[in-house]
Amino acid sequence: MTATTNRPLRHAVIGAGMAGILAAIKLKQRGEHFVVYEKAAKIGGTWRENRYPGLSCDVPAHAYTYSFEPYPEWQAYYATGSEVQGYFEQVVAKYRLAEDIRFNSEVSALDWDAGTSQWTVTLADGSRDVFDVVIAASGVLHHPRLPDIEGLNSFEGPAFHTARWDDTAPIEGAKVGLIGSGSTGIQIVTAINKKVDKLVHFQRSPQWVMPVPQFQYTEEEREAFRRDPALIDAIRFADEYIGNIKRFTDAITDIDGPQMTMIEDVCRQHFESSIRDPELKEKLRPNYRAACKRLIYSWCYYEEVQHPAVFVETGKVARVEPKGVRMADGTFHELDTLILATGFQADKFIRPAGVTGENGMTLDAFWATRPTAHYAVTLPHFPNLFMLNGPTGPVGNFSLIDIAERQWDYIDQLIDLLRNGEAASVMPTVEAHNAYEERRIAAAKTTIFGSGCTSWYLDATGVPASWPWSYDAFADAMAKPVLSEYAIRTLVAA
Ligand code: NA7
Repeated sequence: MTATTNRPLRHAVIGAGMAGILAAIKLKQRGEHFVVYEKAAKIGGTWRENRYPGLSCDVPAHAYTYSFEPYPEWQAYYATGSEVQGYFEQVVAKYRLAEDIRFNSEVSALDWDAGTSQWTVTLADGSRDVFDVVIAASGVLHHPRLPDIEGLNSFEGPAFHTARWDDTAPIEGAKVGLIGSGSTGIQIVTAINKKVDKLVHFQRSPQWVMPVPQFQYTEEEREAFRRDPALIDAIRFADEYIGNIKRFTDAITDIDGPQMTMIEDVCRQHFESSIRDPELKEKLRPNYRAACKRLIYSWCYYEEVQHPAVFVETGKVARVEPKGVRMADGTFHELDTLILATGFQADKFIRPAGVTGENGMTLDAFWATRPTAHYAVTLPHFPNLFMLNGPTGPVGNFSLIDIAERQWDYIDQLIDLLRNGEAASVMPTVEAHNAYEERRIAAAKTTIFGSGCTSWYLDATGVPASWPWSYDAFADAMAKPVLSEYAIRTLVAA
């Protein structure tokens, strides 16, 4: 499909995080009209909201970049969160996107008008505008999930979710409680263990840990990257890295195959050879298969958790009291600060914005059982609405930038139908989408994510909410939309 751009379109992009910035660059390069609505005062999405100590991106830095914007300045193989935020800020500056972003502008409603084939976008302040296309790039992990623990509000010291980090909270020389042992909780352990007087890590489930290398790039290496971008490509497109991604997705989908056996062996050996104290070892021994929950990629967790200031508490929390946490067996942990690394409501996506599509269909109604989108990108009943990193997309230990770029290629081809005047609106048919979901759900149940653990990868019914096939299958699906799966309304008919 080649666009002749004979119909000027107005695009609304929701969110100025990694995916929204991508959409904005692509639309700007085409010279099309677009507005990016961002609820906060800054760009960056999850990298803006998360500032906790130890935050790093668990995808190698040179692979966590836009394919068209390599970055010679990365300080280390795995970048810190603030460096990643800095990367996105300099990309936004380079493409002069600030002028296209409306900050402090939360979208509260999207309403489809079948008569004009347009979306009305309503902001929280009541203002409205009308667009032909909406790109929902509102992220996945940004609505904190607070634990339902009795007495949480009674705690006298600072108690806060990791995505709402309190810089004034006592950490240095303090007694700190940390609830949650996902990627966030584990990174925090490694960052504050040597600063605190005591760190009580309340761990409901232990984690499998994949040992990974971490090293700093020297100034000489960065200078070489600046002079010769091929050196960066040699890292990010290396067979070793790309091969690892493919092997990882193969492992997720072929859970008794050789790739998964290899992952399990590496994690088990790392565990067996790293923990010295037998009691701690039993506390940290997972009772589910490696990669069922998102694997922890760490170069230092097992060492850092053995620091004498850290106590891993695996008992049942009874309640939070004004001065600390009371366990079900009566044990009391006196604390100055309580950190909640309890994850995110991963099923919200663009919500709580109210989205109303054709014939009054709402997103809440369409997603009553589980959030879903056709090939993770488009939705029946909601024409000209496209999602980046939407539900049922690939998740795992790889770069979501790559995923979003491939999704953009798919979306762009559908928007071409609108640009070149072939269509007034485009959305998947209910039949095509239902067939996709049926196949996806059947396959998802057989992936490692469905092998018997809890995680944010599962939907409310316990089915993995992700892409259940290989990386290559995803790349193939995104290369070209199957137009017979789409209801394409022409301008005349509209
Ligand atoms: P995760 O991975 O969802 O982890 C949340 C952790 O919090 C996990 O260990 C949970 O235990 C624990 N949790 C949640 N609620 C409670 C209660 N009520 N009591 C005790 N423990 C609880 O979130 P993260 O922020 O670590 O990481 C999210 C993603 O961000 C990560 O995967 C990367 O993609 C980046 P559970 O395992 O449910 O027993």
